[in-house]
Amino acid sequence: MQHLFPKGFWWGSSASATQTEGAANIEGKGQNIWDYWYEKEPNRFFNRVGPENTSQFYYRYKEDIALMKEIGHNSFRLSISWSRMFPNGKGKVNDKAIEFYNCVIDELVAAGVEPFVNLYHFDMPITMQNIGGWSSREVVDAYVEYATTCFKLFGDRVKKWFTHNEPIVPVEGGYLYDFHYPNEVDFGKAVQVGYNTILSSAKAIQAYKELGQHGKIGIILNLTPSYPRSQHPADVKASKLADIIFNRSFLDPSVKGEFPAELVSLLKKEGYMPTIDEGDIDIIKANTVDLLGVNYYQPRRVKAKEHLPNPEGPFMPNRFFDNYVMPGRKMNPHRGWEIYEKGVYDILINVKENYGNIECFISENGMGVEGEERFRDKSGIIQDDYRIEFIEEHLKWVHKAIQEGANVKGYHLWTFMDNWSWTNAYKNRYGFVSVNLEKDAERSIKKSGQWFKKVSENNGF
Ligand code: BGP
Repeated sequence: MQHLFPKGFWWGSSASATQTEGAANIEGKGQNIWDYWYEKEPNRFFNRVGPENTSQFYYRYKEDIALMKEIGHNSFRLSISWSRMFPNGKGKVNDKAIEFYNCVIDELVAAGVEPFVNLYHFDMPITMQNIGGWSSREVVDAYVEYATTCFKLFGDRVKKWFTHNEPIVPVEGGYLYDFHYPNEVDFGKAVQVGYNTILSSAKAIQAYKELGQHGKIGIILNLTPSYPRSQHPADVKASKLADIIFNRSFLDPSVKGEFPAELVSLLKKEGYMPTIDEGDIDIIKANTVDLLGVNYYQPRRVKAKEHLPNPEGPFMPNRFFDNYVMPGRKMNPHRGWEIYEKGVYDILINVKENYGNIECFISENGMGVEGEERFRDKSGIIQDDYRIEFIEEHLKWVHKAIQEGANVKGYHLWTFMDNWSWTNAYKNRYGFVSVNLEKDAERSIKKSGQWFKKVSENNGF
């Protein structure tokens, strides 16, 4: 075995509530921004497919958890739907939601698959969005109440919690680049939303610690290494700014309890400091994460700006850099994302060297491919050799980082079974298990799932 991983390595996958559960408008669940946006503008979603049914995990979780076990999972990350737990975002809790998550957690534990539970995966209850979403302090308080309720209800069995998944994505999607509801373009609001999200994470961590449940609590960040086009000082400066804005903005406060000084001075200089209440900074400082989830799909390549930005245009982060399209880059043409396997190693070494070698794991990595049905062979198995190669090449770099001392505890693929990917709906498939939408969402294990079983059993490859 060339790549043996540390004993007890977490082999599994990750998923989210809105993308898998279905039963979106029934069983006591309230609407979230996805249900609402789809109702309003279905044309924004690939083939006009919305989140009502997705992959029906709500009804089929037993079958799905059995499949997880079958392909060698010892852990699985799901998210709890805030609007299923609290149809109005706060107030009365939905008993059917409690029952559902209790059953899922029990089923996972019985199958020997440790549940990793994330509290927020892009899915703001619409009632909370209507009062400002993450830009509102009232929503931060409601989130902490929701998180505390979950700790109390499920914390006896769940020992790995996460406050947020990729918190910068709702900032980008909802307040800068128009790919999440509320589709605003407002840098000042984006900064406030980002800041309040960090505060909500620290407050949830504080609440968790006060309960004394002896588990771990962390955050999941999409850390996208920023590579400059060249070593020209202007390119290097551009890449540093991109790193500060997109990575360190969340990584530093989450792990170190403080914001990067360069980010603070940039926001001050440009006149975009968020409103900070008395005591906030102390809360953020005192409540850092125990565990860091790293999502990695693609690198960010940048260069110095070619042209001055439109002085009348909205203020955007790319005022400080341009994206750089590197000739000869390896692409996943379906998703339009570059594949650069060494990126995962660079992230892990950075975390080791500059973030106290905090305990971490790969919480998402994966390859979305369109039209996978064409790879189904006569026996009915999707021959996704490209996915096996993708995972293997990334795992080699994860392994190398571990050899060099990085504190990496596991690898979760995005995702367990094909699911609904936001505005891309079911365009690209990511799963170890295929979901055949033509055949009542029939599940079948892909070649990569069978391969993963062996990797997990052998603890390497
Ligand atoms: C991550 C999200 C996931 C998932 C994945 C794939 O950013 O955490 O929810 O969707 O990306 O991306 P996409 O669905 O856009 O193809």
